Amino acid sequence: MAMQSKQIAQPNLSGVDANTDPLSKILEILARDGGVIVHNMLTSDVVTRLKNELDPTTEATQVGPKTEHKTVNYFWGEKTKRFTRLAQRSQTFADEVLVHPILLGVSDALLKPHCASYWMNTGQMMIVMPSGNPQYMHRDSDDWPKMCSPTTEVCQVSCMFALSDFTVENGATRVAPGSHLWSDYKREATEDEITQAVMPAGSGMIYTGKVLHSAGANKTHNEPRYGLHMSYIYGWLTPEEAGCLGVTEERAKQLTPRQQQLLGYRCYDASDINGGRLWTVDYEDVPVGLGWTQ
Ligand SMILES: O=C(O)CCC(=O)C(=O)O
Ligand SMILES: [Fe+2]
Repeated sequence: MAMQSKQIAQPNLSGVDANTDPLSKILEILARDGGVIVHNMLTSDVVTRLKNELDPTTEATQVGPKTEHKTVNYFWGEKTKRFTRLAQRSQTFADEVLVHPILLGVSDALLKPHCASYWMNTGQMMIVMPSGNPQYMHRDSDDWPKMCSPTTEVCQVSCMFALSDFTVENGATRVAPGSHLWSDYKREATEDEITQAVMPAGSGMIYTGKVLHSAGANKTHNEPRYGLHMSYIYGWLTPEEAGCLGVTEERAKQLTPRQQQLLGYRCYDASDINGGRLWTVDYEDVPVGLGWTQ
C-alpha cells in the first residue's frame, strides 16, 4: 500500500462571481477571511483596454525603486514595476475601476459608518517581473499604525485586480486568511497559513487593510504578472497617493463629480456628522475654490 503523504491543512480563499453573487455574500466572506476572490469583475474587453491605455507607462517604467529609501525599497520589490496616476492615464480606469459598483458597495458597508465619505487611497499598477522575490507579509493599514490593531475598525478596502492570469508560479498575491482576526498583530504567518490568490484575468481579490498578504515570487522566466491595486480609505485619513496632484485640473474637469470626489477634487464635508469641512480651497469646496465654472 502506498504511504499516505502527510496532509497539511491549506487555508483557502473563497471565490464568488460578480455577476451572480450578492454583495452580502462578499461581505460575509470578508468578515470571516479578510479576503475574497470575486470572478468576472472586469470583462476581457475592459482588461484589454486598461492594459492598452497603461501600456506606454508600463513600458516607460523602470523595474524596481527609483530612489534610495531603505524601508520603502525593501517593500517595493526589486523586480516590481509600480506606478500610479491611473485616472490621468486611463479613462477605462476612471470608469470601470475607480467607481466599480462592487468596490463602492463594500466601501459603503465597511467605511461609510465611520466617515462622511471615503476617497481613493491609491490606484496602483503592481507588475511583478520574472524572477521577482516574494514581498514580505504585511497589513496595508500599517500605513497608519494607530488604525491597524486587533481592535480597530476596518479603515481600508482594497482590491487586487488580475490584469493577467495570476498563478502560483507568476506571483499571485499571498494571503493569510483569517489573520485580520488574530489577537496578536506582531505574530508572523507560517507557510501553512498562507494561500495564493490564483485567479484568471478580470477577477479581483477584495481584501481589507487588516489581513496579512504580500506579492508572491515570480518564478517564471518570461511572464510578467500584471496586478492593479485599487483601495479606498476614510475621507479623514491621508492617502498613500496624492490623488488630485496626479490628475491635472484639466483632466479632472472631464470626469464625473463622483470620480472627482474620489480623487480629492472635492472637500471632505463632515458637517452632518458633527465634524468639520476638510480639504478646502479658499475655505470653499475644491471646484468653487478653484473657480471651475462647470
Ligand atoms: O503585488 C501584490 O500581489 C501585492 C503587493 C502589496 O501587497 C503591496 O504592495 O501593498
Ligand atoms: Fe499590500
